[in-house]
Amino acid sequence: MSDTATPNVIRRADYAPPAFLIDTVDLEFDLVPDRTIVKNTMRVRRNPAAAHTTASTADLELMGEQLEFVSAAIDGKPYARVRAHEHGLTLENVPDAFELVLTGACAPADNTTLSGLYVSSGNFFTQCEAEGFRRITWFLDRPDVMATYTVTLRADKIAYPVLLSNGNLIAEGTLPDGRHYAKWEDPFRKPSYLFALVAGKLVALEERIESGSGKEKLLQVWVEPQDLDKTHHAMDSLIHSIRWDEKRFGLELDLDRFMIVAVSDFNMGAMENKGLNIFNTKYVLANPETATDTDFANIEAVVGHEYFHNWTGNRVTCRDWFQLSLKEGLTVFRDQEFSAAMSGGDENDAARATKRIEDVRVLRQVQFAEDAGPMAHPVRPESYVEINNFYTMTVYEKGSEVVRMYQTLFGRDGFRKGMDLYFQRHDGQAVACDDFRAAMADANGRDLAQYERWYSQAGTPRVTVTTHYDEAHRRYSVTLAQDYANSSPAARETQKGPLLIPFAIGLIGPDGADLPLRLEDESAVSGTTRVLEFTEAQQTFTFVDVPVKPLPSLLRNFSAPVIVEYDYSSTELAFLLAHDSDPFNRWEAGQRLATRELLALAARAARSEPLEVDDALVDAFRRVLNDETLSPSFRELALMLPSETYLAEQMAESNPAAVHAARLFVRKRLGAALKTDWLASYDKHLTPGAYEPTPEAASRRALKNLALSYLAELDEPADAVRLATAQYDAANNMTDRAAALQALLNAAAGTGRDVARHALEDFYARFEREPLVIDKWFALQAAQRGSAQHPVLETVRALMKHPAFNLKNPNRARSLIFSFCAANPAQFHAADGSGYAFWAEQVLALDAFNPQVAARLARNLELWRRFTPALREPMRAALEKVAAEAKSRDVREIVEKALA
Ligand code: B3K
Ligand code: ZN
Repeated sequence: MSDTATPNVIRRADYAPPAFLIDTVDLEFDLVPDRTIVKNTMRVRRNPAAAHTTASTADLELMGEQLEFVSAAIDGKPYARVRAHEHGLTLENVPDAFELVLTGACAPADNTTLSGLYVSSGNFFTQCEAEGFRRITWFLDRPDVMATYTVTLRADKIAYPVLLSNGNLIAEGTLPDGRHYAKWEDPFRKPSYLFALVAGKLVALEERIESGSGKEKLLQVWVEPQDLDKTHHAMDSLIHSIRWDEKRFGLELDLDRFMIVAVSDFNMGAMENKGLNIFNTKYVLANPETATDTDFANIEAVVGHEYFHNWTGNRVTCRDWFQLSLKEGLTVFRDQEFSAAMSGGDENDAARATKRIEDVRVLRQVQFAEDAGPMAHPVRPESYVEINNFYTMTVYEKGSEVVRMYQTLFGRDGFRKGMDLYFQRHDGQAVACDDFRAAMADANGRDLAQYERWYSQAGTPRVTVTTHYDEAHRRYSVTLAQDYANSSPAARETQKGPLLIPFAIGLIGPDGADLPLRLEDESAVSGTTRVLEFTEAQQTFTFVDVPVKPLPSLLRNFSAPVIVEYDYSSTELAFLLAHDSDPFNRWEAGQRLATRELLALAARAARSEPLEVDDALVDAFRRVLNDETLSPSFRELALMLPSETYLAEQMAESNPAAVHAARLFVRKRLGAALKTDWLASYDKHLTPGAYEPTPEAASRRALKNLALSYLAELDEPADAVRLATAQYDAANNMTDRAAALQALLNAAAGTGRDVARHALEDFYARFEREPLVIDKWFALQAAQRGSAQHPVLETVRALMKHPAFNLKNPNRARSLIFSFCAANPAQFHAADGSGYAFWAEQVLALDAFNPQVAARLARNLELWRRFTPALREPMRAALEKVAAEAKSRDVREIVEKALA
């Protein structure tokens, strides 16, 4: 399992078409946990497109890993000129076109990597993306080799009553010795990474629906029997996804049957295998008692995401893994638009804004940080050592922004035309990001050559804005300048020139209303938001007929993934927070105001100077809290301070302790100064009666629970303890119960009293049989506030000895270890370096059996050079320890890049 070979760098520039093609694949599995036999019959032929390249030789090189070779035959005769080696199989001097039968064996029960074929809770599952198929059988395991598949599964009937694979079930029956079989056929050509099988004791929720064109479809959500009562929301989400894709993009479900299967041991969220999506239980199972509003929303988003891949990813796939964002960026964009529509906001800007804010918050906190560190890479990376390390925020979230900007430039209709042309040209093909850009350009009659830089340049562009009002001529000019000052050296190496940045802007008059807009080259006034096409290093746009000096509302709805610098005064920010017609920018103004204050306080905290909060911030927050014209969820987002992680990233030298002190100080001040407002808001936003996971009800719970969390910050948190205890006891849903527990944990941290213990014990006892809820129990404790006297690391180490802890289960490992290392910065970055030593220990422990999960954790220290000098040394020491001892290519790539 360990890969000690010298890491090979794979480069985009080295792409060559495959020397051979595989047209059909027939797989037969004899499923036995310790040794599963796989017979693989393929039609292979030389690739005419590769005939002139050097890759064309008489030998066929197939990829294979951790496989036991049994036999090979060509055109019905045993074939002896076969060499099995560490990376696969070499078949010497093969004909131009032939049938190849390879038989081999793998060991699913010993497969702890959760890549390839593995066993979880006694059932069989597969995960093939990116390169897991080669752990099942030998193959040209690359996405530009597309074949049609038939799959026969044979297994013990009692232990594995359900046998599933991609496509349609074409035969099933019994076999001798208590065994049975099922045969599946997938009519669509697909790359090997979309292959899947599932076998085991599972039950399904089923629905039959008619697709847009009137064909009957069978939908199934498969789970373990005890979880059947938690499948309805996933099913509803699937049906909503199908309807939305028909309506918005005219894309229909192409198979007769579509299956979702939940598995509790899974490295990531979910996987879009053709017709047989395999999901982490976390993104399927939900009922009001076990899942929060956030869980409900995440399930809807992930079900949508995987379903949308059926067209963007499966029908049209990637030529090579450098093009990953072709499917991921596009599909994230689609799921974001779907979620926005589902939150009641397909046409409603205010409702859409909350989803947009949540997405941008993640982008800025995590993707911008990625751009600022050693893993910075373009949306279409140039090289990798381990492709699994490149399922990143840049490829996914920045990739989604790059897709969104086409829509910002061309409108929804123009974007739809581009999508239609893309499918018209490329259905059934494996293509590149350039092909998507060409479809958008051609469908809209535009030259998008410059736009290519969004795919090839790493780093976060910075746009510096200066403005000038010429009162005499009633002209208002806006000068934009773009550079990469905030990016890492890794990112700066990729720069080629200025980007095409769609920069949405509005101008606000002194009464708070938008001014009608006319640029100097336009013949008439139109609209109140203009998308400026900013293409040069520096460019000035002049608005005419501007009657008064306006306040600019910049980058409305976050129209491009950039950092905007403009010298707003605090008064101006408070004005925007109160008046901007663009809900995103209202939120943004509040965040800027808070960030400015928090960073000033953090600087004082770092110098041990006394802290004091500006009354202007308190007043602005009070106005938002009591502004009944704003939805509760918008208020919740606006009143939530930027995270400690985000704030630390804004400092010249990250100082987590100072940020923590500053943020806590502001939270306490807001808690105390607005105490009566919080209490009133708490009462006002209760959601009595049966739980409903609707956006409206979730919105009320969000604001109410934010109020509770601020009240828990008071030095005398008796009100919060009383409310939280009552809420905990009376809760009929997980959102309220978990929020109450969290408030009790925080109140306890502030007072040193043990007010949370009873609830913590009750929570465990109540949900002992619900692994996803026990994950929350671990996560809440790992992320809880600590102090020098009560370091959370001690609690975490104690919890690792808890009988319910299991490092081998990725969800559990994430709930305790990742939560501590990533969601508790103040404790993780303890001055004594104990958090880093713990991190190194856990990365190495995970590395021994699950490199993908280990590599995710390994990324937690990559920004070490940006921290205060006192922390840098212990961070480097921890990284060096991991670099010296890690075995996997996955972890080595991360730590070596961090130390380089
Ligand atoms: N395509 C998968 C991710 C596979 C990750 C491989 N390490 C899920 C998704 O993005 O939909
Ligand atoms: Zn995806």
